[in-house]
Amino acid sequence: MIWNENKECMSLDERRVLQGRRLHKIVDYVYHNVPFYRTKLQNMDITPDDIRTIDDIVKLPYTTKQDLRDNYPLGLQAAPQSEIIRVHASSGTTGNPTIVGYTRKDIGVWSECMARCLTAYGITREDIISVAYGYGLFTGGLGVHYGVENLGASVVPASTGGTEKHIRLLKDLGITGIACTPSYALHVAESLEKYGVRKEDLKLRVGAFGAEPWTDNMRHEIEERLGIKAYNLYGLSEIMGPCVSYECEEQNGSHINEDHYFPEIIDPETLKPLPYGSVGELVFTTLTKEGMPLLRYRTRDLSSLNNEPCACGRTLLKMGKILGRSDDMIIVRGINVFPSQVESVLLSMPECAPYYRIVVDRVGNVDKMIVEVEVRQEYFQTGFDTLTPITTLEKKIADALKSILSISVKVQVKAPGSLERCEGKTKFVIDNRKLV
Ligand code: DLL
Repeated sequence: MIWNENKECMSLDERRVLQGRRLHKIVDYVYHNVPFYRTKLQNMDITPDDIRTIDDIVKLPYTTKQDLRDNYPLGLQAAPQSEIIRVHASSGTTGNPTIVGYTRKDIGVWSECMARCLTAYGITREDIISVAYGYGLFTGGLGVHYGVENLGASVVPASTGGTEKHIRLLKDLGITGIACTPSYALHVAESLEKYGVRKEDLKLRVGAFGAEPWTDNMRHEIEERLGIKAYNLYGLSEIMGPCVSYECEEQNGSHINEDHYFPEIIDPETLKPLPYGSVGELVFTTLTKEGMPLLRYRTRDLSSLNNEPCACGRTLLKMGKILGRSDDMIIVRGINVFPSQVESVLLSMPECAPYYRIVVDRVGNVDKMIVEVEVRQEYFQTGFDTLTPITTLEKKIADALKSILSISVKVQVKAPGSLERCEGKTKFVIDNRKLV
């Protein structure tokens, strides 16, 4: 089934014309409403009239996460505050989140694109969908929620936390679809037995999984253990949230809603656009967004684009799995974590030496993050007695990290000199999860 055949199956020529028209309009819009872009374009001697077709996109400047940080909180917002009806935020490297404001039209486009995703997964008005992404500033919960409502299926806003309660809802309400991170889906699968539920007791048949990288092995395991079809859902807050791309029944790449989010692949070193099929950094331009439109936003996600026809009938380009990131961000239980955030917390504590490492593992399909940090010599000798045991310091650091990262982290304080020193680049992050 296809939600919007007109847009999802448009002829390529027609779509390019539509994209070109929209690109001109959005460049004109940011030129007149976002001083940051006006200055950038003026410095490059570009006016909106220079942008006529979608091929002209290569003339435009890139936008980076750093630009968003430098213009915190609302510097890149194009619409007046009175037009903004929703605000979300995603984590940043410095503790400043990225704030994204949406107009009523943006929320409408988001729900439309999300309904396209859900329909491609085979979801209809007859389905009951549990949304177990976090609700709140994270775009996962509310983003999928509005899509389910737009489609006309029933939404159960389960949110995160409380697996026992969730499994009970799945069973008692006869829930047919689940939207959550793939690792949480596996955790649910593993927990069924603990709560005395068999997969045959559930009516689950489909899942919409994303917000973190996952592999085909994970897909097979989720499908097998929950008895469902598991589909990929990709997106990022800066561009919109979940809905940027989605798998169809072919399950071999994710169709990009490119009438709204124009994709490019570039070499992250030379910044030159790469041809279809090459692996590089994904870049998106929002073609219709009013709240915070972005030109050529560098996602840091590594993937590839595929323009071969798809058997499902959609003509939208497909992107491959996310193969990694060109920066050092790690995603732990769906939450974006930058090592620099951890570092700034550690270095703000007089007891901690600047030697640390972050170890990430997947235990029982749940991500675990351990921060190991050396204590300074002077504290090691005098600072710890029966009144201030190491566990007190570990708890203090863990609390500080939780308030910055929004996830619980285990902290291990180490003796001075006990962490390995490297001659070359120090590897601060050891990711033991097998993701590829
Ligand atoms: O994670 C939006 C989302 C919510 C997508 C729910 C899908 C489902 P952010 O918190 O801004 O937004 O994180 C965006 O997460 O740049 C990728 O690195 C990663 N990511 C998102 N979806 C996938 C996926 C949401 N399907 C960052 N596969 C992105 C791999 C993903 N990585």
